[in-house]
Amino acid sequence: MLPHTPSETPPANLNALAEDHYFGANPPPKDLEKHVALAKDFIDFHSAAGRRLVLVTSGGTTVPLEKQTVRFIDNFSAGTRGATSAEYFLEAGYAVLFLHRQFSLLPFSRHYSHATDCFLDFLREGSNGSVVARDEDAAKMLHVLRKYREARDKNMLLALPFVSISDYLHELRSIARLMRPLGPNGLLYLAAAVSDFFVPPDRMSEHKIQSTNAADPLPTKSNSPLNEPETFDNFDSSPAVPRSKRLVVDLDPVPKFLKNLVEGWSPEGMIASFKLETDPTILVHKARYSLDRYQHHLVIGNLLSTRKWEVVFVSPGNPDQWIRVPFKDGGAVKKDEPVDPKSLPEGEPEVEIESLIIPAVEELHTKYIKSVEERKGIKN
Ligand code: 9Z3
Repeated sequence: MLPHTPSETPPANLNALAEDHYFGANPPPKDLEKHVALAKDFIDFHSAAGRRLVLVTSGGTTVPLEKQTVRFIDNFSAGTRGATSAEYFLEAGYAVLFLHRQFSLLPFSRHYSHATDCFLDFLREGSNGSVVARDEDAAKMLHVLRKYREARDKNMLLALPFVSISDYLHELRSIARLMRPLGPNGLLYLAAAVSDFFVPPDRMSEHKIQSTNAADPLPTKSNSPLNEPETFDNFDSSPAVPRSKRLVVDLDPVPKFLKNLVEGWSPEGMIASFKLETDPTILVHKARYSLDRYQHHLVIGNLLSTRKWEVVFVSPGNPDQWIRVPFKDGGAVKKDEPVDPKSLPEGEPEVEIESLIIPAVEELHTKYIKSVEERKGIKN
């Protein structure tokens, strides 16, 4: 067990200042107003019906290096966790607002959009020039299609896209605020892989960063590179690459807005965040630290290499709860420790771990709703 470091949460007014500064400096996505209008209708509709609604965030966030973005930093997330979870939430009766990275996996269509199985592979030409599902895939496709149509026809699923980290944060803040009328029936399930670092707009180039000086004005005596002072001493650089050809990227930390989410944007909804690590020895500690620091309701810890096989639930007042898909030799795994990736079978698990995660989250959400109702009952 790692030593417990005391949480150093900045005071509330500092959080508010950081929020004003970030959202003032980073422009909103161009579709924000349109998305807010769609989200408001969706949320109000389900709030009026007294239904539970979950905001699922999904996929990676880009970090643009230029305002007119040609290049950006990205991460690995394909949106599998988010898209799969959305299906199981629908199954459990939740309305799902699916805030996802553009072009990442979507609920239902995810079954047919993998790079290895292109959707055209599932189709064949039928009689009279029609297009039909291949015989061996037809039953599953019909099942998925029916589920998808049902969700859409009953207005149970709304999908809204984002691209960059600042788009994501603008969308998250606006949607979380709209969720207030849901009270404790609202659930935020933050599975998107959110970038920790970004280039602030005042240091971001407007245009494509140049790799040669061919676009510079012709040198005169006064602006000759020979007269320029050295502004950056790249002491460990290889002498084989001249400094003028390097690109040194200088990133700031993305402010941690989970506290603002918990206290301001969506104070009554239940908040479940994910914690991703690659080092098994720090996972539980980091998850617990995040919970202590932000005082929300659930952190689901997962490791990059085993995320489809196991996760750990860390929640206030409860012991850590490992959730695992069954696998051969799984009985030998220590109950309270991460599984050794080498002991896992090759390939993908037969059971989707989200089919176990969502009922467990639902159970905690039910307890959460009850506790809020009891608290209110006592007050009234
Ligand atoms: C997760 O940990 C998700 O489970 C994955 C899913 C990103 C691993 P895939 O899309 O992967 O199925 O391939 N998401 C949260 C990661 C994250 O950015 N968490 C923040 C952190 O760790 C806290 S909100 O600091």
